[in-house]
Amino acid sequence: MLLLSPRAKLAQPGEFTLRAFLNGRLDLTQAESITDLVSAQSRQAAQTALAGLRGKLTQPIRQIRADCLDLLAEVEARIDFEDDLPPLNQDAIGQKLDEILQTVRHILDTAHQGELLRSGLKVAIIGRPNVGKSSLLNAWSRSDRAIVTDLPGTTRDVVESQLVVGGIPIQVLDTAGIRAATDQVEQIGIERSRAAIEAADLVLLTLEANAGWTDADQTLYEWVHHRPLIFVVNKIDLIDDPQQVCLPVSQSPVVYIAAAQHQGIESLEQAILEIAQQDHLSAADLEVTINQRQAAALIRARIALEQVQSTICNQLPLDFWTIDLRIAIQGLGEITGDEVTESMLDEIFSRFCIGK
Ligand SMILES: Nc1nc2c(ncn2[C@@H]2O[C@H](COP(=O)(O)OP(=O)(O)OP(=O)(O)O)[C@@H](O)[C@H]2O)c(=O)[nH]1
Ligand SMILES: [Mg+2]
Repeated sequence: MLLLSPRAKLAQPGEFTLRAFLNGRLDLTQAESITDLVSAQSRQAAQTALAGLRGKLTQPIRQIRADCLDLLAEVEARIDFEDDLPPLNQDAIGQKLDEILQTVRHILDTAHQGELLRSGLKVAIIGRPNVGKSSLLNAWSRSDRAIVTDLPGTTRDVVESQLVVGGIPIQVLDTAGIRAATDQVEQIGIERSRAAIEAADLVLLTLEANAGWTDADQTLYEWVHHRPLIFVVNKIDLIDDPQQVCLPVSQSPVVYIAAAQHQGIESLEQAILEIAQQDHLSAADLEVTINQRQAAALIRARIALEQVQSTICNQLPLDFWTIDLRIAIQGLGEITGDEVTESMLDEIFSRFCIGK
């Protein structure tokens, strides 16, 4: 309180980073990397944030923008001084546009993984009572967070655990076993399970190898079959050949585990990573990633550049080229902060915490 004299004031969220940006010490992507770094939940997330802070995203975006500005200059010169200049080399321009678009698409491909690294995956373990859901959570998180007993209906509430798999932060939710509940507390727990299933990015439908595929498993499957799903056959230590367990015909992967023996967790992690990385980008290999704001601006630039291509194809007048090139340049400038509005800055820096 004493410090809050007329000459001292509290910093606003992100105030120091904003000042660094306004004074030209950081560009906007570098400034955003600071929040990513502070909130990184895995080593890979921190590494890509650091790469962003070092300007790894700025460099290609600035290069593309400079190329677009060159193209715009060429086209505008033809509009203003048509008679004094040789005609445009449309083939060369077409080729340059192809190259630019290829880079833009490549950077856009990182958006999905970027989102994964930033927010992680929510994975819900679901299944009938007593199939070993809580045992799986405990084995996976190497803890005894969830209570395990041989009484069906042990878990009454959603139990959470945070893990990192292949660089991706994962929030695992152990849920109450689903059945026609015998009491009110269990009923509330089952409703929470349903909500957790709705919120999850991936569902682990767990069943008991020794019981095989039961009608109750089928009912549950019918609820969730439209979601990204992995069949987890647990308690394989109780039967001779786990592959004999009959499962519904489906594209979803199947993993075989014995949670109580900590067996099969690696194959489960592998199956999760395969689902998370279906676009074949490994989080571990990514140099930089873009966030949603940057992706939105880059998509605008991509659409505008594709429009320029079709304008050339359709032999439309040069004025049409300049309109779309300007939109692309604007979008690219918004990413680095070369073209920003006050409200954009407010929006971006309000996400920072105080003292950054
Ligand atoms: N043999 C064997 N038993 C297991 C295995 N995994 C779990 N169990 C046993 O199965 C029983 C139920 O395990 P839980 O993890 O509590 O099952 P749950 O699905 O969470 O049950 P609810 O919370 O009641 O829905 C316990 O007695 C566990 O020791 C396993 O891999 N093999
Ligand atoms: Mg349980």
